[in-house]
Amino acid sequence: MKHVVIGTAGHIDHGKTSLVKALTGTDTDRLPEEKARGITIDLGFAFLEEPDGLTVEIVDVPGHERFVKNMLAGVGGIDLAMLVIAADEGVMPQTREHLAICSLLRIKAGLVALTKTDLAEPDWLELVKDDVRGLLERTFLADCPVVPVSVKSGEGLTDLRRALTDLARAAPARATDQTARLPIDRVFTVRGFGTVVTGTLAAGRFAVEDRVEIYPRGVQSRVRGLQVHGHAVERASAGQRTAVNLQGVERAAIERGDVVAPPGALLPTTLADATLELLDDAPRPLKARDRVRFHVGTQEVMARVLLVDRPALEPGETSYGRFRLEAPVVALPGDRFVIRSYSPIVTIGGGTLLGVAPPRFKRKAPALLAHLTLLDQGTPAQVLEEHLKQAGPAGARAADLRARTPFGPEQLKELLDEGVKAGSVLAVDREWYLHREANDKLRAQTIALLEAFHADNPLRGGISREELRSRAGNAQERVFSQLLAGLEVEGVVKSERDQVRLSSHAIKLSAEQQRVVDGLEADYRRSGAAPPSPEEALGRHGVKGNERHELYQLLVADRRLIRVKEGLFFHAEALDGIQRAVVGHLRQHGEIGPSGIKDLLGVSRKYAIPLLEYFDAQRITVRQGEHRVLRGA
Ligand SMILES: Nc1nc2c(ncn2[C@@H]2O[C@H](COP(=O)(O)OP(=O)(O)O)[C@@H](O)[C@H]2O)c(=O)[nH]1
Ligand SMILES: [Mg+2]
Repeated sequence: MKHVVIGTAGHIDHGKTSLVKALTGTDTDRLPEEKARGITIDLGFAFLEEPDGLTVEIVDVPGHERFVKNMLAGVGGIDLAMLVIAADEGVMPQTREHLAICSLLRIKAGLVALTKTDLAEPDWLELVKDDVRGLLERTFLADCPVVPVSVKSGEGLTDLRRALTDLARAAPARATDQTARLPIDRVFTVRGFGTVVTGTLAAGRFAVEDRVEIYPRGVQSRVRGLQVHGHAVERASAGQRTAVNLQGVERAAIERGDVVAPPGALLPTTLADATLELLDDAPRPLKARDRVRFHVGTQEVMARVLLVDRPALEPGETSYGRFRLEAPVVALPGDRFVIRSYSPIVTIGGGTLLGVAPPRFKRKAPALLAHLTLLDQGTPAQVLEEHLKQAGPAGARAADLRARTPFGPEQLKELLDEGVKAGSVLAVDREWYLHREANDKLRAQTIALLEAFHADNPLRGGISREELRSRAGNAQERVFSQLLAGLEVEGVVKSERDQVRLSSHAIKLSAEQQRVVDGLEADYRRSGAAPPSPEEALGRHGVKGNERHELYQLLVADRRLIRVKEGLFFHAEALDGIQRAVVGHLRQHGEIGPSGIKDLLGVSRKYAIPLLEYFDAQRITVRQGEHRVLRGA
């Protein structure tokens, strides 16, 4: 079933609210202040039901220039516009402004209700019609029906209703493959239910029990109930005016402008890139750093505009802009927005969002212009590639890409799969993607780092994996693991324990170095449980140095010498023998003390104590008072 929303538009007192009431029976001016003053201040809602089941929602907006802000919150979600023009007054300022707003928001179709015909002479009516046709020229309403109507006499109401439902039937259905989003236009509490928000479901579906997040606040909640046309429903879908009862959320924690969507689906941002067009009748050029009111969805946020390629945008011109927002906005690339000047408060332009939470560029840098041009004019595949390129060696989560691109989840998945097939995109895993160029760069950098390390440390077997990762620009963990695994499969690198080396790397010792290494090893093997200090051992072979000496370290890295404590190393085989003796003793006697081990191994305390502590640390023994017992015995 298709859901269509019609929004009213037009100057104050031209008869919008009266028409909605005549068509639907609903008086949308529900606030006491609205009743008292006889004007619409905030949005009103009504619906038309056709016998064949077609339901058309109507959002009635205020016409007063002071409430254009509320009007904007209402028309964000509409499919069709009903521009209401009073036949006696004709085209007025908010007639033009509302038409401009609907055009900027890319409303696809609509009609004009030329109302209050009972107040206009036939000749005058013809003049006003000509005027209206002139106004509509080159707008989305250029060829739309202009329906004369009067609420007083009832003239034209049947025609108007038919024209509206014809348009509704012809309106294209909304895409379902989009992240579910409900920009909130009202928040209130219902006794016994708690907080309820309403809005036009911009895309996707919500069902009762769905987990949701309220952006940009990061409030987590659950859909406790849903209503459409005042009836409880199990699910609501794109295009429906929807009331959502949110579980466990304070009324005060939410306001108009916030967005309900699945958790983690959207990226609130205070920086947004966009195409930017200034209306032909904007009162003056838009200069860089001008402060404007930025309207997207049901939100209004103050912003400063940064122009990318010129000092000022003249009326009628289109370019690119970067908005620095004074509060976070929540929107997706592809969304249309409207800007109004700070003072006087008039609509001056708008555009299409290209990027949220965009990469930093130097302002006005040609790179930023190239980036925005690509996002604006590139194919979907190019747009995706650009986002991945900007993500660099860290790559990007699929969820992050969903929040940064105009594609629905399914199209995004297809584009990623195609990219992987074409080789431009690398799937790190099912949720993480990387641009091929970023991967190649990281790969080259990693190999160069290994080469440099081997050149600087010819006697070291390899570099620690963590050290290498941190030198490689602190590479993203998943990306780096995948890269090393790939290099290992290719045979380019070898990883042993936490050490990485190039496969081509081999330690080459001179005859003299080999003599020292062999001598050291023989000494340690021979000295068994009473090994020399590193200095002493090296000294015996005519080398000055301590355990950090590269030849000594060679034996340590090879695990031929085992460090028991600072400055105390045993030959691996000797240590094995000692361990066997200690374990054998413990099996037989149950426990061993410092003097016991001295006797067992025939060594002094200097060796006995560190050995016992070493076996504790190795989780072979455990201390019990002065003695050790086998762990787990
Ligand atoms: N004579 C006449 N008056 C109308 C007609 N439609 C509305 N009005 C009057 O115009 C005034 C403004 O109407 P309203 O619907 O509140 O205008 P809105 O501000 O555009 O919503 C009210 O006093 C209405 O009674 C009409 O068709 N004929
Ligand atoms: Mg009204």
